[in-house]
Amino acid sequence: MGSLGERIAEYGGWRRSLADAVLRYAHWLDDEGLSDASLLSRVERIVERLGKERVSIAFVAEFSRGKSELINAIFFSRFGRRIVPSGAGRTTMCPTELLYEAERPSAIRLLPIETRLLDAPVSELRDDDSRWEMRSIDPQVPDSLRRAFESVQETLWVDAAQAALLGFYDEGDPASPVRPDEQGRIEVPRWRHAIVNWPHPLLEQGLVVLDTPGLNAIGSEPELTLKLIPGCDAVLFVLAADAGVTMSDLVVWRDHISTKHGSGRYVVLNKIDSLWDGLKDEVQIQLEIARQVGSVSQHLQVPNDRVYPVSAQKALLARVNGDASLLKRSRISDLEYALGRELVPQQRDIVREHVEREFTELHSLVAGSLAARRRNLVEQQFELNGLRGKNRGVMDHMAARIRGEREEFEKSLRHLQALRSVFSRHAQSIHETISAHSLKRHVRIARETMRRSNFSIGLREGMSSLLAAVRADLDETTRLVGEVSTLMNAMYRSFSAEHGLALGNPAMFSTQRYYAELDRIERVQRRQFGAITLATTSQWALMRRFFESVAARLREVYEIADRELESWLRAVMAPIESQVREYQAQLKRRLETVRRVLDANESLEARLAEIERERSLVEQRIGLASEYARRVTALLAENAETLARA
Ligand SMILES: Nc1nc2c(ncn2[C@@H]2O[C@H](COP(=O)(O)OP(=O)(O)OP(=O)(O)O)[C@@H](O)[C@H]2O)c(=O)[nH]1
Ligand SMILES: [Mg+2]
Repeated sequence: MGSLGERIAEYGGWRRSLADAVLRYAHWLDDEGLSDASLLSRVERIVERLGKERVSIAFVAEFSRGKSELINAIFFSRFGRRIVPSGAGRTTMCPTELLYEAERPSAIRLLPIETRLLDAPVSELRDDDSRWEMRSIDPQVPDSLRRAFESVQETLWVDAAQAALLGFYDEGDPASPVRPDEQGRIEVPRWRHAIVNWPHPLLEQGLVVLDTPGLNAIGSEPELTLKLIPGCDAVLFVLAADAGVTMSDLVVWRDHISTKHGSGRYVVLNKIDSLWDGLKDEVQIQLEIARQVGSVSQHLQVPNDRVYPVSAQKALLARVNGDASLLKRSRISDLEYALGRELVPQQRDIVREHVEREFTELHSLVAGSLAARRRNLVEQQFELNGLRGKNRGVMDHMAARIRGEREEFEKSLRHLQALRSVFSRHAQSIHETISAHSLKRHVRIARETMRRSNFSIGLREGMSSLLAAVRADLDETTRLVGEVSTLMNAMYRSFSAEHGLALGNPAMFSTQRYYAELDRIERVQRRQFGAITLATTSQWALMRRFFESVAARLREVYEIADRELESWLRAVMAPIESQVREYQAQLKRRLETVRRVLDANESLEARLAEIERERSLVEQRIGLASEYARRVTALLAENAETLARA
């Protein structure tokens, strides 16, 4: 499997050790009684993220370019045969996901094509087992995997009207690639989506592979464009050397891949073996490949070195037969190496950044309150040392001073109380603005607009009204976030200045990423529906399906935003709450000490000795906390070193 497999496995191992290190830290906190609900939920979030992390690769192209063969060559050659069906003409009829979920049985799950009429995107039906047909696979028998895969080729014959509703036939399009037969029927895929759950070692490590059908099947399932393909960490766009770059290849590229931002786009020029015609010599062949690569890079406007010439079929054959020289000639390793070198570190970086941020916040809360405790003990020691040999008057004076400090602090606490109620009102407004409930209302209104008219204007108006309402929600959320930030800034500053709490600056929050997602959805909509008038049943059906996919995607965006905002609100409030608690307890203890010494219930020396014990305990804990934290940060840094070496 070369470096791609090794790197994915290594990445899986790294995530597990990181999760272990974070859990060890959390257990220690718990043992020491230093943990609380908010710290615990932070730990859970980190561990969950590390466990759920996936590396996903989508294969997208016109039909017959060799997507499925490439998947066989890269992932399944060890079975010694072709596992994913690959053949002339259209082979893969529905998007197929390959993954492993331990909690589900090994099987292929198939979603019938008729579910498209439900207007519910696949993501919403995903967990509804009653909708799917399940064909089990025996992990011990590769042949059962191959047989299961054959399902993705199955088709059905339906009448033209049904085919139009399902999105496979456009009666108004004279250039339609399909025509009804004599009985007025059209052949359509039997399945809408397939999910293969299989304990392949790489899938077990978190790899997800998405194979898609060609022939603009992507366009009729808007969810692929809106979510599945852009959601993948890498997209492989496949061309065939014997076909060159055709118009329809360009359409797939333009509509589904060129807009994918960031890295993670790979152009594969497959079937280079069609240039080895036995008459040209090796130099001529290499020149011809280089020429084609140049032409592809020009057509797609990608750098030359982003185009990988390979032969998927020869790579599979070479691996099955253990033919090293054919494998070298297939050039598959260059592609796999590039995937391993870029994709895995890129994923690791994203995860590292997330864990680092969450963990730093967690540890600084713990370290912050331990440091505050220590500082207070030192101050007490200082204060009590000053009382040595002093008379009653001085002690009375000191008690009065502490009481004074406490009164001051209580004033601030009333302030804090007022802040808390403004804060929770704001938190509530933020939650209401970005709640599933609010989105549901927008969707309902937009749906009504669309239902009122079956003309393109109404459909488009419905769509725009939904997007405008979402934008307004985001604007309102941004405004509220701004207010909370101002409020917290002032509060942090005043507690630091007046009572010497070590609070630093409150965490910031940006809503930018939600706007970016909305912008992207708008771009896809404009591209697909901007200019055309929607005149035919199939176009209306497609637009409605598009609308439902957008609604589903937005539901996810709202859910994520709601969750992220909630955790930000908690994070911004937590340090102030924990330090205030700490400070309050210390004031009380100081006052008690002076009082007891005054009442001669306790000797000053005994109290000082006790404080010294407390202090060394706290110092020991500070040391241990940073030791546990160091183990986590060492693992996080290990990543950077590996990167530097690569
Ligand atoms: N000569 C040659 N043929 C190839 C190569 N890769 C794939 N093919 C052939 O091209 C045909 C199409 O391959 P598939 O893997 O089914 O292509 P696909 O892109 O998955 O096509 P759809 O599933 O129909 O969208 C099959 O007959 C393959 O054997 C290659 O590297 N060289
Ligand atoms: Mg295929």
